[in-house]
Amino acid sequence: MATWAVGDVQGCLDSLKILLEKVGFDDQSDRLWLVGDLVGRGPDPCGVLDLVISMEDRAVCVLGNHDLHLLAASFGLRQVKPKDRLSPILEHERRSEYINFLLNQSLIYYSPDLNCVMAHAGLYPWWSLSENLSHAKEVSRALTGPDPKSFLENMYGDSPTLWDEALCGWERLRFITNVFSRMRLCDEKGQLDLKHKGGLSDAPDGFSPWFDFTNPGLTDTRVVFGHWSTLGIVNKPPYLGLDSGCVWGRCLSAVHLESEHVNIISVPCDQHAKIDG
Ligand SMILES: [Mn+2]
Repeated sequence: MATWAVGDVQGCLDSLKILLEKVGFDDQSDRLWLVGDLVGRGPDPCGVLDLVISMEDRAVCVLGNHDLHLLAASFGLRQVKPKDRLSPILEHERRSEYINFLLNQSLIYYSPDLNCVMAHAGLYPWWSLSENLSHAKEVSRALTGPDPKSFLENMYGDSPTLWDEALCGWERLRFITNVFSRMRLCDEKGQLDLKHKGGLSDAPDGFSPWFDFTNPGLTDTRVVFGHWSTLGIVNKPPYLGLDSGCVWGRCLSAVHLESEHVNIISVPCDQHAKIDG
């Protein structure tokens, strides 16, 4: 039995299938981890969700910003742009099954057996592993509770930029959600910059990638993440970034989590470059 973690699929079902074939994925026994952004911009969001749902507990995924955007749109809180390619889900007869599935996914996932944790954007360097897990659970409770719409309605926004244990209500949940689904840059005080989407050469002064700040509460747990396609593969143990830009016509990448060395396998996704122009 093998566990493969795969970068941001974003509706690119064909690339995912080609990648799983290339790694010799065994449909009966192997496990698949997806770093989030299952949907958004790519051609077949329903196909990706069908595959993940059909795998039951052999597939694990965490929510990315595009997945949360779909949830907000499903409650009528956000407009879907044609380039998001989310309409096939919202207009599908199994729409409620797709939406319920996503509402029940968490923001981070930890396997003690593999000594590995997965989040879409990353882990907050100033929270221990158990604090990261418990804060993610606070958001899960809002998504699976009686009123996910109110949470989704209050989820958007870039503030607060700095964590304070005393934060409460929507501000607290918004900060936590931004950390796990959108974060790229922090400063040494732990402040988030949520505007910058490019590479490192033009990052704002005083800000660095979150994974440049040592987290004494993590020890040797491997952290697998996605979300930052501009950087491509990030291999900076214990951090491993897997968004190699599939939806932008670059690559979709997988890593074998049982291997101690970082064993990355990629497939080119150039067909989508043509589709997306
Ligand atoms: Mn993302």
